[in-house]
Amino acid sequence: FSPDDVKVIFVLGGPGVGKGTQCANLVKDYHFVHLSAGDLLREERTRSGTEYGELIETYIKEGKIVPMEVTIVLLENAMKKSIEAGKHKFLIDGFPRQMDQALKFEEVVVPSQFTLFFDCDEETMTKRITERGKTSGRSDDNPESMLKRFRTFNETSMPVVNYFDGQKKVVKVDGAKSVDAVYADVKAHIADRLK
Ligand code: UP5
Ligand code: MG
Repeated sequence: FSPDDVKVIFVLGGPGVGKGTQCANLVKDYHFVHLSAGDLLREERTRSGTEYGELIETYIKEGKIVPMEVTIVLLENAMKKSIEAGKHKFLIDGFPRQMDQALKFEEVVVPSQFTLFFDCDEETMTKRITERGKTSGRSDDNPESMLKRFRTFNETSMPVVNYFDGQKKVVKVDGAKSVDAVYADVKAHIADRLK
């Protein structure tokens, strides 16, 4: 895709920080297509008979990163569909979460405009996931998987945020506040770049 036509904002932050929630807010007010890499992987997992189903489930439960070949194809296909429908602005939620994915995506798909990064302490994120876990049915919303997700985030995904930060391409927002307060901060920081 050409960066003149296709705009991508990465939305990153720890497990349960509120990436999906804030993307939904942005979609309501601006014309974005919201693509959650985790949602795409969960969809692919449940699609019967796909060769990747079991593999994806194992990675998600273990809080590990699914090999990027799988995720990038899912994202690319979803983007193609939207572009054919005339939609060119994307919030890519929960991706890239490993350095190789960041480099590959920007090389073969399109460079990102910037990364919206939600910062939050683990205690707050743990509370949110525990609450959601009561009804989410997600196989990784349990204490054991949660610890693994936090570890992967700190060890493997934070380097991606730091890499983009080094390029002055990170907008950092405090994700520990209320949903409305976080969204107000998001708009204050990036409203001029959302048009
Ligand atoms: N909530 C949200 N904001 C709140 C606020 N400000 N105050 C109070 N409550 C708030 O929110 C989580 C919960 O908190 C909700 O109940 C919400 O109401 C509440 P949500 O918006 O869902 O947070 P989000 O950051 O989207 O949390 P999520 O659990 O989706 O983040 P993860 O990054 O853990 O999960 P994701 O789906 O992105 O990935 C899951 C797994 O898929 C990964 O662990 C990995 O195994 C795999 N994966 C890959 O391998 N590769 C990828 O590229 C992507 C995923
Ligand atoms: Mg999410």
